[in-house]
Amino acid sequence: MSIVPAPVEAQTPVPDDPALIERLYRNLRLTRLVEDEVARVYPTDVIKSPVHLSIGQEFVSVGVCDALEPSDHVSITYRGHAAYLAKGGDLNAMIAEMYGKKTGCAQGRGGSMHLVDMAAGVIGASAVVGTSIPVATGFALAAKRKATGTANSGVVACFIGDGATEEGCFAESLNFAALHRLPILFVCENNGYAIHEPLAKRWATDRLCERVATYGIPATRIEDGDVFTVRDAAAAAVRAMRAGHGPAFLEVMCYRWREHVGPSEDFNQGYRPASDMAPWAARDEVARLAALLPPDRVAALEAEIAATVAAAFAFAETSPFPLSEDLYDHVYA
Ligand SMILES: Cc1ncc(C[n+]2csc(CCOP(=O)(O)OP(=O)(O)O)c2C)c(N)n1
Ligand SMILES: [Mg+2]
Repeated sequence: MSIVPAPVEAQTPVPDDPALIERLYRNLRLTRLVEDEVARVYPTDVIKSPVHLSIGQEFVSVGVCDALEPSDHVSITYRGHAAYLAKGGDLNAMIAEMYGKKTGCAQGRGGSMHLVDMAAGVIGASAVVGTSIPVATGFALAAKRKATGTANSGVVACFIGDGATEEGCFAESLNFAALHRLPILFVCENNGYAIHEPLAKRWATDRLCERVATYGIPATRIEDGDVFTVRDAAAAAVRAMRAGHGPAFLEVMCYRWREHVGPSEDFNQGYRPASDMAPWAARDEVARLAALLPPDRVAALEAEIAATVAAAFAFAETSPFPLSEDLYDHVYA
């Protein structure tokens, strides 16, 4: 099965909300610029961890996180740069973490796959596929127990890949979340691959939303690659969760433009043709939203975002490495 987004001419109407468009564009562009810079510097070995880039998939995180409040939580994966940033995670601490520096968000011990920013509501990520799902479910249980019943009671957005839905804890967590009507939005970024293995070799059927619906969880599949569609679906789910309606599930079809891990393209690897990317590149949400804004505004934002990104890499570059005598700090046994 190759995944194809809605053709450009079939896009849903753009909302008449310049502030929303600018907000989404800013986050899309920030993530793209950060990851382009990560890819550029990666061969110089300043980055000390593997990197799983979300280039091309950013619209999922940006759309979902726009529907959240600062006090809400997100649970992210090792492909989590976009959601970390869209939820308001600290950029300097993220880049310093990738550089293995003491000023990193995990004090340089975790790298790109273990981003965390509890002040921004970003629950610590794990490199082990699926393990974040029960942790996020636990955060949702806590949010429900603390809930005041007001419109501002907390919710959790749990980002996962299509591969993570094959883990047993996915089924366990869906059941638990549905049974206890927990305020958790599961967001499956379905990019069609787990490393190099396509869905057709892994799933007996691609009816993921039907599977999820049997737990009593409303499940929606978004195929059009549209950040506004994602944003609207997430906002509706969050409203329902805050009103006490329990979990929801979004399956968002997307496409990973770069290799599974690392900074490069991988169409020479033989597991997917470059032609699969063409329809996604044609409706790149970063470029599409830029074209919806006044050119002088785009230019001003570009200067501002580029300066922010450059400052973050400079911060990482000039930050100290952790001291060797601190190696055993934070080690339990
Ligand atoms: C429990 C576990 N099994 C296997 C791996 C190796 N592994 C790393 S990423 C990955 C693919 C996961 O695919 P998906 O969930 O679709 O996320 P994507 O990389 O496409 O974003 C696998 C199998 C792992 N890290 N953890
Ligand atoms: Mg995948």
